[in-house]
Amino acid sequence: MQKTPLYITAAQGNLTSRPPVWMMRQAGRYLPEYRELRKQYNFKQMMSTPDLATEVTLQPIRRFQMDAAILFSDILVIPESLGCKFDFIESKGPVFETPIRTVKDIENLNSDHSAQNIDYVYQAIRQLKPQLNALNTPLVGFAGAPFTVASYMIEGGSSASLKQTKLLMVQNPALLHQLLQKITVTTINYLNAQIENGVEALQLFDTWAGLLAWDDFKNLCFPYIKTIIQSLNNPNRIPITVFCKNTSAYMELLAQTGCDVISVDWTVNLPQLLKSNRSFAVQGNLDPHWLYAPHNILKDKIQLLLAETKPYQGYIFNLGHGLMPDISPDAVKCVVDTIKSS
Ligand code: 1CP
Repeated sequence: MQKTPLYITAAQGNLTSRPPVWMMRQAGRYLPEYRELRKQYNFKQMMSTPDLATEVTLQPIRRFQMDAAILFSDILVIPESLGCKFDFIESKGPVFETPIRTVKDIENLNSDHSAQNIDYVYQAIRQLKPQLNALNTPLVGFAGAPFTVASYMIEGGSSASLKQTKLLMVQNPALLHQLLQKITVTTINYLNAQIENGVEALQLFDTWAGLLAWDDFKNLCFPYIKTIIQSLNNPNRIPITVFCKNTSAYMELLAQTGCDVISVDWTVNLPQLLKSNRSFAVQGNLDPHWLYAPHNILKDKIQLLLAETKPYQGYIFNLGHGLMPDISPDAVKCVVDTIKSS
């Protein structure tokens, strides 16, 4: 029998001899082998073709041997499965054909069987399993949390201020809740299918929740995340992580969602949090800009972090947010190797 992977041991809140290490956005544009494939296929083709999604998920594992693999996909598969068409425009990001703003727009979204439309993701999971099992590396599945997903649908793409989403929040909150409810139903079915097909952990990304006031977070994010976690059919109790930006503000609420791990951004005092009496494991939280530092400085930074976070109890090394596309793969290697040789 294989040993329990370090990532799982830490996610369950237990002591590990060193922190397991993986990085958000570890599969993607900073890797030359990813960019090489991208010359032949656009992002949506890569995401929706199981062979390509499998290959890209494995690329960082082959190169750096991280302690967990994250499925190569995107949080925007949910809007698409609900019938909201979008495209990724180079240098602009996702652009939706028709933003969701009215009762009619929301009524037109069909959440009943939408998770069945995402079969290519389930197939990629089935293809990845034997390859990752051979390496004893767990596969992390994921979805966007309802508020962040809704914000892309309402804004029609990326937005720095979430103006349209906040307008809906103050002018027609019932409509916003109706949208969040539909996304929640689909997300539960989607994550249940990921579990059935073999993921060993799940992460919910509520990236843009960090732009909300505390009580708006309590009202628009907290109940939907909690409902998702509590509604999952999770017989083996695979660990569930929740990530959002501006984590310090909402920590208390995140802890009450029933998640196993909170993925914290760089605003959190990590050593202090790890020493506190907590009911959850912690993942995070290096500011990815440190990966632009000269490697001797980066190495010192990681060694200091390792000294400050000892003993490693329920702690998974990660970044405070995703790797940027212009970060050097050598910097990623420096981080992984420093942690693995500690
Ligand atoms: O090749 C390309 O041009 C595509 C770039 C890219 C990649 C590599 C996008 C478009 N998505 C992804 C993969 C992705 N996205 C993964 C799997 C790979 C990994 O993490 O290693 C995951 C987990 C996501 C999740 C995701 N997509 C989030 C939540 C996490 C986060 O980074 O905050 C969000 C907000 C998105 C939306 C998205 N996808 C892609 C773009 C350009 C955007 C918009 C980002 C923005 O609004 O700023």
